[in-house]
Amino acid sequence: MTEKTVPHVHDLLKDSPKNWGKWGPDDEVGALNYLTGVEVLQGIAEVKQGKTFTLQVRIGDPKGDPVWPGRSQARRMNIMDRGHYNCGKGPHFPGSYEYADDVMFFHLQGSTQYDALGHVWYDDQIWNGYDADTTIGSLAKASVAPIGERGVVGRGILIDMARYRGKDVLDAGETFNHLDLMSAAKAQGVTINKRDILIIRTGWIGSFYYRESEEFYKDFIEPGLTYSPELVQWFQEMEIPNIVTDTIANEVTVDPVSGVALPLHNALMRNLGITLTEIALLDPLAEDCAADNQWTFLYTAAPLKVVGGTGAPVNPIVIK
Ligand code: UVW
Repeated sequence: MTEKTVPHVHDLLKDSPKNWGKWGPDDEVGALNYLTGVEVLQGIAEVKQGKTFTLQVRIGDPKGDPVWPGRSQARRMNIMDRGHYNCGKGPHFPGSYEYADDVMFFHLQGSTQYDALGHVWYDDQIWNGYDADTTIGSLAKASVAPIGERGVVGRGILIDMARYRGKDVLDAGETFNHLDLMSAAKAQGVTINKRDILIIRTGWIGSFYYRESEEFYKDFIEPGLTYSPELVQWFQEMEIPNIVTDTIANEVTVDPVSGVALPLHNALMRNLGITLTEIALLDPLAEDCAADNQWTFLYTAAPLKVVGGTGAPVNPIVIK
C-alpha cells in the first residue's frame, strides 16, 4: 500500500484569503473588530427571558480536565489553610486574621479558553503578518491580553450539530462544514447572521465526563469543522468574529482530504483573524434551547488578560 503524501500547510492554503492589514498594521484582535456597538445591541435584543448560562468546564473536576494530548492536568495546591494555624505556622496578624491561599499550575489552553491570534503560524508569520519570532518566550504580538482588554460581546447563535444528526455526541472524526451549519440552523428555525458569534455543539466535551478516558482519547480524533476553500470563504464573507465549540480544537483533528493537522487553525485564525474558543460545555445551554426553541442570545466573554499569553481561560456567559 502506498502511503499518502501530506502537503505542507502552506501548499494547502496557498490561495486562502487573508484579512491582514484590514484593521491596521498594529491590530491584535482581528475579526473581533466586527463586534461594534451595533452588534452588541443586536445581542442585547435577543435577551427575552432573563435566563443565564455559563459555558466553562470546571477546572479541577474529579474526572480531570479534557486536554489536548501532551498537555497536563491542572494542579491546584493550598499553600495556606487552617492546617497551618493548627500547627502554629500561620502568619500572625493583628486581631487574629487568618486565611487560606492557593496556587495553580495549568496550561492556558487546558480548560475552556480563548486562543490568542498568535497561537499558531506557518511560513514564519502569525496573524496580520507579524514575524513568528515575536512568539519566542512570550507573545509580543497578538497575545490573548488584547482580547481580554476588549472583551467579546454580540449576538450568539447555537448550532446543535449533534441534535441535528440525531445523536447525543458526534463520532470521533465526524466532520461538518458551513453547508451543514446552515442546514442545521434551518432545522432549528433560525438563520446565521453576518457577524454572529457562532457556537457549535458536538456533544464531545460533555462525553468526556461520562466516558472512560481510554475511550475519549482513543486514537485521538475529535469531530469538528472540516477544511475546504468554500468553507473559509463563507467564514470570511459572513464576517464571523468568534467560533466557540465543545471540542478541544474546534476542527476535526486531521483534515480527512489532505491529511494536514488542524488546517483551519491557520486558515481561520492566522489568516482571517477569527478567534477560536475551545472546550466549552454546551450541553445545558443546548438542552434549554431545544426546550424553549430560542437558539440566539447575548453572548459575553472576556479571557484573562495574560500578558504575552497564547490563550487564557474564560467562563463565557450567555443571556437569553
Ligand atoms: C492546539 O494548538 C493543539 O490546539 P488548540 O488550539 O486546541 O489549543
